[in-house]
Amino acid sequence: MTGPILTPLEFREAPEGAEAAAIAFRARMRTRRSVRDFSDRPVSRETIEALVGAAASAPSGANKQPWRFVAVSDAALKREIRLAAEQEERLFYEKRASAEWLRDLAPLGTDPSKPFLETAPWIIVLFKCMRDDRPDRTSDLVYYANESVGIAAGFLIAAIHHAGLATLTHTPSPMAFLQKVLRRPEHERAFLLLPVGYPAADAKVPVIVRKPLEDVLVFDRPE
Ligand code: IYR
Repeated sequence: MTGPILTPLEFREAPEGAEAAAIAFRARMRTRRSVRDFSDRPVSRETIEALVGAAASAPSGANKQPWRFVAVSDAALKREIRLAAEQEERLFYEKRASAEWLRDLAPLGTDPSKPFLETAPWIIVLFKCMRDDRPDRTSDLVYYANESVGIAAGFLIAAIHHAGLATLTHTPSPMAFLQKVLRRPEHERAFLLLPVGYPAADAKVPVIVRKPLEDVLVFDRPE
């Protein structure tokens, strides 16, 4: 058993103060929208590397980092993914989805057609590792893998927005085909698919309302 090796924390306060920094970040984050209409304008591989580097800095259970990011730009591979995803989506919209689910989705205007899987210059598929596969692992186990990968996904979405790019949290259901198409090992389970690119010049988004703060934030506890 190896104990911790400790180092002094490198910490930097926001020069403008925590409150001003938090308010500015809120303003920036509130301009983020899920985008379904993408331009084919290229995004560099270095950009993708930086975005994934930011996402992979997320905290994780026992620092197991149970994620794999597969970045796809190859046109033939994107087409393969689109065709497989649309096949699942057609079944979803025609058979699998409940009436309530379809009613909940109606305001978003989604349907089985997913052209963004080919138009966007990149697709990042985020996989959850069901076991630790690092050569220097102290055990095979991972902990809080859903939470860990979910946090990494949040970091990735924020990084993409910060870079002035657009994305969409796309979850073709079921997603098992991604493991096959991308030739990932058994212990990697597809978690989320994110097209990354610039929005199309004429991109439209549904009008949505975000819950007011008083509906999402509670201080202390009810009397
Ligand atoms: N996966 C389908 C359906 C869908 C489900 C949810 I929950 C959404 O928020 C949006 C869509 C699709 O991508 O169309």
